[in-house]
Amino acid sequence: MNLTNLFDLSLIARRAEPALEFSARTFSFGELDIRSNKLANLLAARGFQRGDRLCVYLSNCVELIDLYVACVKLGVIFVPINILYREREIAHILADAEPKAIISATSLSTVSTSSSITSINPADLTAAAAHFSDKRPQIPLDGDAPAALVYTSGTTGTSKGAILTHNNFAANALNLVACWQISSADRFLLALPLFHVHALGNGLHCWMLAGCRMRLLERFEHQRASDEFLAFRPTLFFGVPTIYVRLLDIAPADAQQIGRQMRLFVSGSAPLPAQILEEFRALFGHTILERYGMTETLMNLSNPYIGERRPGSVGFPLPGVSLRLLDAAHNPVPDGETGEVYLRGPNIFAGYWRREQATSEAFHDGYFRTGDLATRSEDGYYTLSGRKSDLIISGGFNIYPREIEEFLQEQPEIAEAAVVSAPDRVRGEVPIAYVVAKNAFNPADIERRCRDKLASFKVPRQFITVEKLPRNALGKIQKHLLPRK
Ligand code: MLC
Ligand code: AMP
Repeated sequence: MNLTNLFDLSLIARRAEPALEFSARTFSFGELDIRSNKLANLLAARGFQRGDRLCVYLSNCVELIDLYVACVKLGVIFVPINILYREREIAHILADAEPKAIISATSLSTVSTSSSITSINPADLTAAAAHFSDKRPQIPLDGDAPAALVYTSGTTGTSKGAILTHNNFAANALNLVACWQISSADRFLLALPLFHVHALGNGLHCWMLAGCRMRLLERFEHQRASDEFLAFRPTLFFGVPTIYVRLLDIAPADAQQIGRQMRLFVSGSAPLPAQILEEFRALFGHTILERYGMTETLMNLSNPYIGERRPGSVGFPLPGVSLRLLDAAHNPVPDGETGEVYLRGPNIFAGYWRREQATSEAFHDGYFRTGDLATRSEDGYYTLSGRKSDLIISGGFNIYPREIEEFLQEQPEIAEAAVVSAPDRVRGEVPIAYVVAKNAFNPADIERRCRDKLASFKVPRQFITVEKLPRNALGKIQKHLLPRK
């Protein structure tokens, strides 16, 4: 089966039911089906064929959902781009994915210099689609067809496109719908960005499979969160830990009311501190269910829906997911000892886009190497204990220090730079930079240039000047020896 077959459980079977609320408008599943059919016919008329890529640079909106469903129906590969990315970051994805077009609400100079990529405004697209047939295009696709190419911030500084197939998304959503008991009776509030797999793979696909009513927010705004919850009365909510920290600011009476309507709060994408889980439980009367995933693998482990949701732990491997916890020599580690997580299952991606070498290096004996470290308790609960790479996760957004270091080193005042993580109560981690200056150095100036060229969450919160960076005998920077802030 492909995803269209699964989506039809809602698009066709629940045609008349309310499906989506966005910005004071409500759409039924039937309306969404027709909107995406028209869009698919328009894309086909513009020459899009199975396997072509379409980049989408949008914050959450109905058009983004229409585009995804249209791509699924056509077999076009959907390539979401983080709306916080700036031209420098977008340019890399465009060059790598070679899309036929990019859908963007703003004009991009990167695109105007490339003759082969068209930039299309989403409002123009929707207006043009209205003139096309609402008949579904019939494109035969099996489950191994790629559905999306999602760029991960690669450890080497440049990001790689993870190829996620129809089967990957289907296996993931079927697991979550079953294990978290999601049904058409749920009311789902989605405030996470659809350009990442948390909202796309889990949010959109579980909603489509279960056929529940979803209210989509353009983004999570902590000042408005309480009102949104109270007005919509959701039963289901997915968040990153930063969102749960923000929700702790809600007044106790409101929090209790929100808690009474709610069935399930899920957290993932970054570690949820046990302290936050406890504070949240006291305020809302709910134990957040923590799960662990990755762009390349979608969801891997989850605490149980029925049974103990253990603070600090990510629970057990989901159905169909095989996990190996291995030491550096690839030997299994005993319970209680730290090993690296290797995974196999129908959720694991098909490889990195046009990077055979990187793909083969990412697997060992058929298992995907995650770079995440974990321990297993005697009763089978897994707890993540760190990462092998120096990845920083800030508010659920990934930052690879190397990318920021490369940018800083391009600045004429800077000889060398090392970017590391500093703890932050709200965002979990934030990046800070140690720099060796060549000449007079104004941190505010450098910060402005970073803001101009990099996504806001990558901008170092502090620039600390040092005489030199600590290095080992081989010349490698020893970040652990930098003074911690
Ligand atoms: C954040 N910002 C946004 C934005 N989200 N801007 C536009 N659109 C969005 N969707 C910017 C703000 O402008 C601001 O920039 C900064 O980020 C922080 O904003 P804030 O208002 O202070 O937000 P805050 O309350 O801190 O919450 C931030 C957040 C955001 C939680 C809403 O970090 C977020 O959406 N995180 C989710 C990321 C995610 O979905 N990750 C999943 C990856 S998949 P400035 O300039 O002030 O800094 C994955 C696999 C898995 O990891 O397991 O799921
Ligand atoms: P991404 O590349 O954006 O998909 O981020 C994936 C990474 O997020 C994983 O490799 C983990 O390091 C981290 N992650 C996801 N969920 C959790 C969690 N529940 N606890 C700790 N880390 C997590």
